[in-house]
Amino acid sequence: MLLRARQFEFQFPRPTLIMGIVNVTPDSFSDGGRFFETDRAVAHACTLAAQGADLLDIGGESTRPGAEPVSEAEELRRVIPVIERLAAEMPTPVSVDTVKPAVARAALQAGACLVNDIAANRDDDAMWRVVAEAGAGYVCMHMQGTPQTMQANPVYADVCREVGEFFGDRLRRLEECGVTPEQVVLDVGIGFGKTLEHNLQLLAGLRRFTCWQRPLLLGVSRKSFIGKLLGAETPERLPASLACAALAVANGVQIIRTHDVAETVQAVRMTEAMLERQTK
Ligand code: 8Y4
Repeated sequence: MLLRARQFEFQFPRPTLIMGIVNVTPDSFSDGGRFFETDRAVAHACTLAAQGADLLDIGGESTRPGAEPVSEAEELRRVIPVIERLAAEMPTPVSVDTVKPAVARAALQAGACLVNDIAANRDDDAMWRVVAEAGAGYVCMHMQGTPQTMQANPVYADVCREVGEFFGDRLRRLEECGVTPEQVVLDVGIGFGKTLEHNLQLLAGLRRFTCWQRPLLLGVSRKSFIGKLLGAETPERLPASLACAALAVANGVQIIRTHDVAETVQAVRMTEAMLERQTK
């Protein structure tokens, strides 16, 4: 299995890829200005790369439930300078976390190789044409609803079946737009229009999504379903996040998106060492 993302090619099986999260959102405590914000994000990205991140995911819009949308101009101002510097200064592949085709296009021009689209449930194909034209990688994430409404009352007859059908439909529609399956990564979208029970069923059922013969990405890092199950506040969710990452790797996930790169690298390398020695 191959993943193509512009100049990068990842051949699987291979050690799990760790995607480090870099948020470029204004700090409410110190209004240090644009240069300060860019510097801070670049410095954080360098730290994550030094900890072993294989990919850096740069995002300028908060996707927490109910968060305020950010304008296209503001999102461009936040992420493009960071991506330009990272692409020029570091060998680590950069992805852009955006739902806006114009931001994706500018990010790819600035040196990003992959688009992380949490709104792959979109009904227009502008984003997919941008991805096709650049030969970029594309993370196709499942979400029910929009970030503003998704957690109101998510309903599924069978969440694993419906997410699987979504993947099949999107792989077909992406190919119609010129995005080959080799460019696509699939993601069940933990926390995006899902109850605690839905999230747990998806995590327990990850193996089922390997049938699409595409790399699977998982993002669980510090998410609120962990708080709901265990009563842990955001800073105390690392052990549960690592447990999810280890089980995901054992069930065929190839990319883990995380805030905590050093810890996730350790958990995942240990899991892989055990899996290599497992007899059926
Ligand atoms: C603390 C901090 C608690 C952040 C929760 C969060 C995914 C994603 C996000 C994911 C892909 C988040 C952009 C949500 N989650 N992209 N993005 N997959 N592909 N919340 O699961 O991290 S943002």
